Amino acid sequence: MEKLIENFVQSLLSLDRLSAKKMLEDFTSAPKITFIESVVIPALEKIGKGWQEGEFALSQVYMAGRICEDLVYEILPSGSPERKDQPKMAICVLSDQHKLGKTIVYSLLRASGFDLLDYGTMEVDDLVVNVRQDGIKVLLISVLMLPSALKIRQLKEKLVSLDLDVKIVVGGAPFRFDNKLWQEVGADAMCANASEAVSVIRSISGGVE
Ligand code: B12
Repeated sequence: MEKLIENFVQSLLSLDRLSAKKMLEDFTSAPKITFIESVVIPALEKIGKGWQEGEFALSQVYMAGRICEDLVYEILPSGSPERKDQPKMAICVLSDQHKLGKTIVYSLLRASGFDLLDYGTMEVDDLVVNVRQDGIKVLLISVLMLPSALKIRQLKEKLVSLDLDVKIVVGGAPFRFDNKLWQEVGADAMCANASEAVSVIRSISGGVE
């Protein structure tokens, strides 16, 4: 696996979309989400670390992220036509431009039969308006930067003051770096990766896993 990650990193750094795609196609373990979690994420983390250490340019981090975003769209189908009985849900990135994690979670949930709205990137006030208008009961939030994560506390206070009963599920790097942060910002659950989302949503919405 280390070799595969290293080759994938090299393809991303040289902007070789075709070879990155070929590695994905040749990956035999099912389901394809395994490739995302065991190759794409570690590869992006390596590139991000290389950038922090001055080895790579931010443009390389950016292009690596874009190539991976395109691959993820290809891997994960837009969704099963059969939607599950479920509370009204939406997903967004809060005050942050790191969209890849949200894209993966959204696609995976749709592929698993859930129906949910994709709000894209939002700020707190607009998000409160959307949640209220759409009658959202489960709100999934992705953030990759600590200041964005801390805004969830403010969001929660606004929802409570409007008497809106919304379960908040969070994910992203700040929550992986600090495993108590999700509780501190008032979230109801946290997922370390996209695969956990299905069971967490079922359990917080009272469904059977
Ligand atoms: C790629 C990347 C970028 C790309 C983003 C491209 C894109 N389209 O997304 C670019 C170059 C644009 C970028 C920009 C910046 N970045 Co950046 N970036 C990264 C990097 C290397 C990887 C992020 C990524 O895409 N990972 C892959 C995805 C798939 O993983 P993920 O988001 O964690 O998602 C998975 C899980 O967390 C989970 N998940 C995520 N969200 C959710 C939500 C729910 C509900 C659930 C259930 C699960 C879940 O499921 C996903 C799949 O398993 C990280 C390093 C890191 N360790 O994360 C830094 C990182 C996030 N960036 C960072 C910074 C500082 C920046 C910049 C400020 C840099 C700058 N000086 O300009 C800007 C800010 C942009 C902005 N305003 O938002 C810091 C944040 C530090 C902090 N604590 O706040 C990090 C941590 C790097 C670091 N160590 O310093 N970045």
